[in-house]
Amino acid sequence: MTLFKKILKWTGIVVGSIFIILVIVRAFHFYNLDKTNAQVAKIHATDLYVSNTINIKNFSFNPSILITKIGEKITWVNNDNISHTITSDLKGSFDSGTLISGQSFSFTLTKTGSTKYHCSIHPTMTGEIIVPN
Ligand SMILES: [Cu+2]
Repeated sequence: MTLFKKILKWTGIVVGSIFIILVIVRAFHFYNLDKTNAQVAKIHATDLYVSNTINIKNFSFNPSILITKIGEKITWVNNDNISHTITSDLKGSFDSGTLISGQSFSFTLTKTGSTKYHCSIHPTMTGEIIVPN
């Protein structure tokens, strides 16, 4: 075998291997995408328009992600024995101020998209409201 043929043979093997790897990676990507889409569909099916009430309990917002419609009134109820706030991550948007145990706060979103919020007393407490287009 001439050197040229050897080079040609090995180039073929390398290129072929890369191609096979790319096909596998791509197939795996689409498989994962399908799984993600299925999970999103599940979130929509369980959370969409079911309730616009967010229960604050054990230092968390439940549900932590609420998918709702534009113009719906969202109400947070503090069912913890400690004070919390519902504060939009976007400065100048909503802020409940200190909500003592048993108190509630309502807000109506008038724009589509994602709105993230947190408790200003306990910054690890976070939540999100999604209004699909
Ligand atoms: Cu809090």
